[in-house]
Amino acid sequence: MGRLIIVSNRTPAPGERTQPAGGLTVGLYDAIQKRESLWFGWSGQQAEDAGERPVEEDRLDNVTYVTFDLTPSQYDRFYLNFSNGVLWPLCHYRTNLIRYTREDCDVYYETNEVFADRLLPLLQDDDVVWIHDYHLFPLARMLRERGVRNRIGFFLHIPFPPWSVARLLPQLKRLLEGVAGCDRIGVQTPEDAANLKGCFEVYGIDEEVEAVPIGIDPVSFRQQAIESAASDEVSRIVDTLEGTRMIVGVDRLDYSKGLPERMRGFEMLLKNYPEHRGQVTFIQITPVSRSGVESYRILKEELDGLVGTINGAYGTPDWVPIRYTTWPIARQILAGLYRVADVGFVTPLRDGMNLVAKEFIAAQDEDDPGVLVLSRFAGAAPEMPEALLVNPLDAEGMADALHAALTMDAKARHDAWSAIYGEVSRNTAGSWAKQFLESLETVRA
Ligand code: GDG
Repeated sequence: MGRLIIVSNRTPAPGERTQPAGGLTVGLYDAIQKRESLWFGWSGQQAEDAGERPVEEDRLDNVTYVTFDLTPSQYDRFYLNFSNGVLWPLCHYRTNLIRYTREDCDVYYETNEVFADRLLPLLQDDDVVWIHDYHLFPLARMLRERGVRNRIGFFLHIPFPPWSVARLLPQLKRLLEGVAGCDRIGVQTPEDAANLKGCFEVYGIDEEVEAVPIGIDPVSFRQQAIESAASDEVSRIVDTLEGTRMIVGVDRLDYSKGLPERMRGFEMLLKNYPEHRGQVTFIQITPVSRSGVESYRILKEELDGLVGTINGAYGTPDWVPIRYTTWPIARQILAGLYRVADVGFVTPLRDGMNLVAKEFIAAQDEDDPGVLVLSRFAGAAPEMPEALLVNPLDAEGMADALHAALTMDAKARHDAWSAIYGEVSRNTAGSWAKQFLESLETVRA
């Protein structure tokens, strides 16, 4: 079996290599343990002379990490402006947030050429190449143009919109032709697959798209949650709640996650169901991300204000309705927090999958499980019809769902949880990678 070459914008930082944290690293952890692998991508560092600097190599067990630096201009235009200021809002249907310039687009393609040039000398004949996510749509074709004949797969972690939205992107055809250099394209849901396939058809590009939903490692996460729930750190948090019920939310600070809408839903619970005042605490963990993009800074200001307003309106000297942090907490503590929470509150306006929903379910105590309130617009929603599904734009509807979750009897909670846990256990990170790679191996076999 040839090596597995993973290409993603960022490679996991040294600390994340044994303890994967983000969605992508968790998903791939299993796959790279099983065979000789090379993970290639940006180091996370910027340098004016990045173009003259060689790649850096680092080895851990059977994985070689190869990284390179970006110039400040590549960081700004490729990463912040085009990937996160054009493609991210486009793919999350937020067309009013797109800030397009021709120059950013040019640097996006130039930076993908840098990925291609730097990866090329590392490739061996029987390697299988797996490219990840929207930063690298054009890379497969660029590798083909350099004579690469290896199997190449591409997986998109975020949604893909229908033609009516996607066509807003200048040079959409060029982007699609780029990714069509792959042998296999995977997306999260059947809806995304149909959308991307529909766009290919518009341009007469003959390319299949498969829905392969990503998962987590529920067994190890569950174990972490059990240990963590009994830890001093988590017990201390529970003690400070002084007997109030707990709702938990965990998200990067991103406008796709429906955070202001979630706050309004919680506010509506306090307004419409006054019996919960003083009886429930909403803990929202929201590490800041992409603060170099203006729309993220604006969102943070909005959210800071909203939390203050709600706490000011409903809080009392001895009860703070919303506890909100904008820095990350350790994964171990996160797992325990999920376990001790009564409700998981996950309300993206759009999300490729949403692993927090799966982690919350995996962490629950099966004898007394909490309830998941989940947006219909998360990629995870079709897999979890037993969750309380909500539309985040409907604050009253979210309040009703929160009230239902807080008052649900033990049997109903257990039935819903066990159905969802069954699904989370079937579709794991390991089975996701296996399914995609097996499908890729059959190409030209
Ligand atoms: C993209 C797609 C898709 C969050 N806060 C903290 C923390 N996290 C962890 C969560 C979870 C991960 O980060 C986030 O994964 P999500 O799937 O929820 O969201 P994205 O980051 O937007 O990921 C998404 C995913 O790719 C995989 O394909 O599901 O739709 O947008 O694991 O627990 N971890 C720690 N501290 C935090 O404060 N340690």
